[in-house]
Amino acid sequence: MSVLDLFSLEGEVALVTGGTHGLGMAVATALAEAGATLVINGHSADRLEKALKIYRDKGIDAKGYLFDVTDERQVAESVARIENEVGPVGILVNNAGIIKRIPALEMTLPEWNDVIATDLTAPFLMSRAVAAGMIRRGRGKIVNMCSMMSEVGRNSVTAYAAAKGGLKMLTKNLATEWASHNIQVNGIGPGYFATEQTAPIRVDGHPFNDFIVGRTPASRWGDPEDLGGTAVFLASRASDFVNGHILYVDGGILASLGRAANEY
Ligand code: GCO
Repeated sequence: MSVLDLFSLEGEVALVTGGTHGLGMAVATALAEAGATLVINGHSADRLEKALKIYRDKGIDAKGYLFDVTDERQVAESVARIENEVGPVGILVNNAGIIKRIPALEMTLPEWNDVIATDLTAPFLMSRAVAAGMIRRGRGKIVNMCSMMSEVGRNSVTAYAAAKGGLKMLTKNLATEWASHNIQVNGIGPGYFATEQTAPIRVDGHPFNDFIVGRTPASRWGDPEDLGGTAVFLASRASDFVNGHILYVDGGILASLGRAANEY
């Protein structure tokens, strides 16, 4: 067997939550291109249908399931339905997430709860739902979409950072509990990527846009396709001895203090 065969996902069912757009779609596309049978979840029928057409136009026969990843009963019933209709889920990517850019003093409790429910509780519910089968089969891959905010904070994203920081530790703890069942639980930590979610802070001339490009050693926003290889690695046999690792794909921003205005 060539080392490249380790990266093949042929024969695996990959379930990507929130795979209807953005980084989730980029990750889901890469997993499908590596051979996985792709299942995506959405919470909007319209968005799910539009996404499935995009996948079809790419030659990917993705299956779509509509359910709320924050609802324990819907998660349990939908994962059971997916495993019955498509096949055992060998790869779960907990990608679905929201962000609310509101200063902590102005954020309401319902707004806080929404972010924690989607970005932290849902990955817990989804991981438990697929883990039973993975344990029975003696193998599985769970990849959590963490964030730079799993490591650092910034103004106005307190709930999101708290959730993504928690998701980092959820990743490490589930990795600890399930590694003996040959289930690898890891995370991807995207830096700043050009997506719908960052569009408001990415416009030319926006102070944050200039700040990020200046702070990122690679001097650019990430392209969603920059995540594909990392996702395939963490979803494949190539990472069978990688547990509880958050792999940052961030153009070097977390590694660097940033550059002075004039290099010296
Ligand atoms: C923000 C951004 C970030 C990025 C990403 C960084 O408002 O700071 O949306 O949260 O999207 O999460 O890893």
